[in-house]
Amino acid sequence: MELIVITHPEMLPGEAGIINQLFQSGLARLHLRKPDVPKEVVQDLLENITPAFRNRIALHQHHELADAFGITGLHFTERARLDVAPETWSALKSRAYTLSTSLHDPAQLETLSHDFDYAFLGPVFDSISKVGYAAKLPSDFKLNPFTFPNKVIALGGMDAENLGLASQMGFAGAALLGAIWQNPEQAVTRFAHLKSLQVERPFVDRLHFISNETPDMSHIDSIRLALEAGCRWIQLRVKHRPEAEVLPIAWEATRLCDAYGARLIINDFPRVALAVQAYGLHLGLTDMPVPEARALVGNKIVVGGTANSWEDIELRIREGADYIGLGPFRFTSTKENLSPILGVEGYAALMQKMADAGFSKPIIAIGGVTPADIPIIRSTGIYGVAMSAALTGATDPAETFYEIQQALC
Ligand code: TZP
Ligand code: MG
Repeated sequence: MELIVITHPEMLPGEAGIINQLFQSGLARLHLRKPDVPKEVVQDLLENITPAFRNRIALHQHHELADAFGITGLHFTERARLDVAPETWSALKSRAYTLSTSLHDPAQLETLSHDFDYAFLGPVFDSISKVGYAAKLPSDFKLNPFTFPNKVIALGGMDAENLGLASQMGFAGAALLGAIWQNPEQAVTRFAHLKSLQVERPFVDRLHFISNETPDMSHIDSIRLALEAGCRWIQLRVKHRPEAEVLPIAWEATRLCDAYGARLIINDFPRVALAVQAYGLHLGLTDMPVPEARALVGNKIVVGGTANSWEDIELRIREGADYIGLGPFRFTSTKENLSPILGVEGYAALMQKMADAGFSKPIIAIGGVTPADIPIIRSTGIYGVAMSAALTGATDPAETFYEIQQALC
């Protein structure tokens, strides 16, 4: 589904900054709709939007500003469309404008000019932002693709839980307003989350093994132990060694993981992950930011990020991380410079905030986790666990792996 954001009808503090961040997060189309805002104020807003992004805007009002700002999208409300002579549309199309309009009855699609590149149809669901703007379409509604050949975009009450249904109804996209602007401080995170729901989610295992070295066990020894025990998600986490030394260890880990059909995740070193074509890359809070790493490793490699607080979780969602390692659960000597301990209470509070915000990223608990902790950790809504010492220090790692598997299903 294509996601279109419609602005809040009133001016918001710091709005140009938020809009620029939405574009940076991949927003392809913004409808600037401010019915009662004077032209000078809209002009001022446009001046503060990064010039490179302005061609992603469609103007609802003050169309006369379009050319000066390199804006090619013109939107016509239902009333404006009916007030304009029909030959206007082809004249505007011939001047390379992208045209859109709003409809409230699917029957109107039959007579709508094909010069409109797309049309908003709604309210499809009960509006989030407009009180009394209730769903007009039945829940089993299906668009007839033969009535209008161009894109029809669902409008009204669009949010995470009904994007799939709108897609099944035949809509090409969704226009978001309340879902984004209900809480303007969350606008960018909300958008990034909704966008992440549109792409197929990569597989993330519920058990992550974290490699470690001790005086009597090398990283490769620890990985071999975890693979023999049954682990199939292996994170190579080498500390205090330069990239050049990590690379040969990563090759050895790749060979071993391949032999067991396991997925290898490289911690800290994007170039190493790229060189060995690892399944994933895991980044800590002081490592390369996820978007920079993503640009380096491409879209095929899963990128996970560490978080210790709600702010970190929001950052990871905004950045588009595929999963989040949240910790530490309790004290562990496996990691130096440990962040504040979260405990079950910390996890429960953060997972509640995730649910309240409608976020659904896989969250992996890490730090001192033992098999006995899994039921209570999972009861908070956490997706999976990462472990190191509980496996490398186990008397019978295969038995411990079995115990973990039992607790995870
Ligand atoms: N991040 C937080 S704790 C930790 C990392 C990488 C180490 C996890 O190892 P263990 O032995 O399961 O505590
Ligand atoms: Mg790191």
